[in-house]
Amino acid sequence: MATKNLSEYDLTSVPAATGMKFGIVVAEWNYEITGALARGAIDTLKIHGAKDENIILKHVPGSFELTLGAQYMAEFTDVDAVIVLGCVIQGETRHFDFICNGVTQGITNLNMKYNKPFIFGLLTTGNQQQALDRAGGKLGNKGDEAAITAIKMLALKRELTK
Ligand code: DLZ
Repeated sequence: MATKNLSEYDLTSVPAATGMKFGIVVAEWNYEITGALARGAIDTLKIHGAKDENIILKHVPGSFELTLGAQYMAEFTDVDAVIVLGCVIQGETRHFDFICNGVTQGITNLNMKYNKPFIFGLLTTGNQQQALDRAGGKLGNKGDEAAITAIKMLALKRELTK
């Protein structure tokens, strides 16, 4: 079980997000959680210098749709990186496994296909409390972490391609 606060990071170690464009795709399932993840991600991008006009936020019905939503972002907008945010809570059936595996594989494939960062912000928890703990609760906000990861990956790309 995770014990550290996911949002505790050294602010000075994060590159500036100036000039970077981000797409954020958010699943509507478990919106109490995913909406909080999205707020965390947006606030964090802005803290590090991203402009409102350089953040495109779109919603999809459920986590299974995150992959195609992310592909639409890459295909039809000029974003540099895409963050997907969802929350799958384990139930009594194997639906959980199918969704998690589908999204994991889908997002991995998009990273390779577009040569852009697609950041995996999918909470996969055993119950709602574990999700709340990671969406602005006692373990921080996984949306913040996804935003930092996007900035760092774009900074790495800039560094290697300049
Ligand atoms: C159907 C379903 C179930 C049972 N559970 C979740 C969940 O915990 N989190 C989530 O984001 N989505 C869930 N969904 C919806 C699927 O992701 C998807 O939207 C539908 O299967 C339609 O493709």
